[in-house]
Order: sequence, then C-alpha cells, then structure tokens
Amino acid sequence: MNLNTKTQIKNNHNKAENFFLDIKSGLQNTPKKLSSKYFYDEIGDELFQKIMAMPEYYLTQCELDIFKNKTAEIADLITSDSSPFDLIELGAGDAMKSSYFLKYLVDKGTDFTYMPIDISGNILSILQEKLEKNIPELHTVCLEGEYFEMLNKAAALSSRRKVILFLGGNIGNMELEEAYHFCSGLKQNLAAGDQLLIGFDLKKNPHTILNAYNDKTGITAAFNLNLLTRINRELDADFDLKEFQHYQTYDPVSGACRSYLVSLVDQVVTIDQTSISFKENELIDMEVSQKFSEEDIKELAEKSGFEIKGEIRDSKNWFIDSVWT
Ligand code: AVI
Repeated sequence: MNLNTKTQIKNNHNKAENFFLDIKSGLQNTPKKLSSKYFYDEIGDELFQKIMAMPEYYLTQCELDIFKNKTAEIADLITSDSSPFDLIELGAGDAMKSSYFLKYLVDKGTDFTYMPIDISGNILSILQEKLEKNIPELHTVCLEGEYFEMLNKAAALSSRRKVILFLGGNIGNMELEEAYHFCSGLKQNLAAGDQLLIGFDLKKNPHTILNAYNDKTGITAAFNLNLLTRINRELDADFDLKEFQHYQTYDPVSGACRSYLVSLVDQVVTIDQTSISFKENELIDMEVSQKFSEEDIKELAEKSGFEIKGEIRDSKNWFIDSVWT
C-alpha cells in the first residue's frame, strides 16, 4: 500500500451490535454504567468542541500551550532517533493541539506518516479535510475504530518505528486499573525504540477541577445527556431527557472527577425490547476524568513496563505531557 496518500481506513464491522450489547449490559449492571467512549456521535463531537472552548475547561489551553510554545522540546524528545517513523495519535479528534507539532515536523522536512486513530468517522473526515487544506505536504492515513485494533492495522501497514500520541488527558477517562492494563497493552504492542507521549491532567485546586466539569452554561450536562439521545435514536429507546439530571463530583484525595446522570423519578425505559427500571435518585455512572500526581504518573509508567524519558509541562504547571519508552 502506498502510504504517501490521504487514506481513510474504517472498521464498521459489528460496531452497531457492540454498541447495543455494551449499552444494554451497562444499564443492567448495579450501579448502572454507560461508557463515555460512546459520547462522540456527530452532536457529541460538536458539544466536545464547545467544551474545549469553555473558559472553565482549562485542559485544552494547557496542552495547547505545550504544543504551541514548546514544540521544539517535544520534537527533541521524540526525534532523538533520526530514523523515519509513524506518528500515531490515539483519539485524535480534530488534532487541534497536535497540528502545531505536525506543521513543525513537516517544516523541518522530517520523514514521518501521521496516522490518527479515532472511534468517530465523522471527526476523522473533518480532520482529513482540515489537514489537506492546512498542511498539504503531510502524509496521512486515518484509521477509524478502536485503539488496539487500529494499532494492529497500523503495524500491518508499515514496519517503521512508532511514536504514539495519547493527548488531552484521555488516559483519565479510564479507571486506574483499566489505565494500567491499557498502558501495559500498549507496551506489549510496541517494539524497542518506539515511544509514547501521554498527556496527564494534574491534581490541583479542587474548585478549578470541579468547575471545568460543572459549567454553569450546561454544556457538559448536554454532553452527558446526548448519550441518552443517541441511544434513543440508534437503539430505538425512549429515554425522557427531562427526567435525568447531570451531577458532577471531584474527590481531591483519589483524583477521580466523576459525572453521573440522576433519575429524577421512578421510571421504566425501553431499549429495543428490553425494559430498564430506574428508582428516583438512581444514578447512571457516565464518566471518570482521573487527575494525577507526579507519583501517580511514575507508578503507572513503571507498573506498565515503561521508562519515563522526559516530560514537558505547561506554564501554569497544571498539565504534563510525559514521554515514555
Ligand atoms: C476527552 N476527555 C479527556 C474529556 C475529559 O476531560 O475527561 C472528556 C470530557 N468530559 C467532560 N468534559 C470533558
């Protein structure tokens, strides 16, 4: 396959079936749980763009500060081995931050292929169009699907060394045990010399963190509720959105920032042919956005078999991009 093209590789196999099974089993669980990976349909993508533009949601500005103002430092860490590489971005979204880095590498004449992986085909199409317009010299292969499945695809397409980007604090959307399994899995998928650049939102003033997920404008609430709309549309369900309310918590000791939807009444919701009962005040666990200390990051790297090669912090010292090998 010629990688010097703008390519989009999809894997829609079983996508709808997996969505149905995950949602049904999550809602039959005690406590009820939905996976935040399903937030990102077309409307979810738009709402997330709005979240990233909110003044309260500091994460984007912090990592943007790193990618805009410390680009050379990132490049020094990642391109210390001058051999050509594949730059694979997990959960690339619209690559708002990484595009500064892509432009920098292209301007320097670096030999690399950019491979964004995302579960949302919609956002990948938007990204591809944007990159074609803004960095036409960039070699891009878009991979639509789950991370590990698409990492295997990327490995099958090219045998060059890999640099993985996992930005935005996405690792925080996993429970700690899940994050450890995820990082160990990544390590097992990488060869000697491959690298991982991973973004962590740091523990900080608890008010700052809670405000980022509890905005007065209600955008984060709409982001959570949109998953119910998606389930109604795609799985023929009848959630009444007025009967659910967003509730956010932050525990500064564990660093877990969690969002829930609260059922406001006793109610029964039907999904396809399955009835799900809710008691008044019963919760659906929607998302964790884990915050980390430096020790937490070190522990996660070591436990999953990585060595920390370096790190870059934003000027407020609120966010770290850590380079692991
Ligand atoms: C994508 N992820 C890192 C976001 C976060 O901060 O956990 C998702 C998000 N949820 C609510 N606001 C933003």
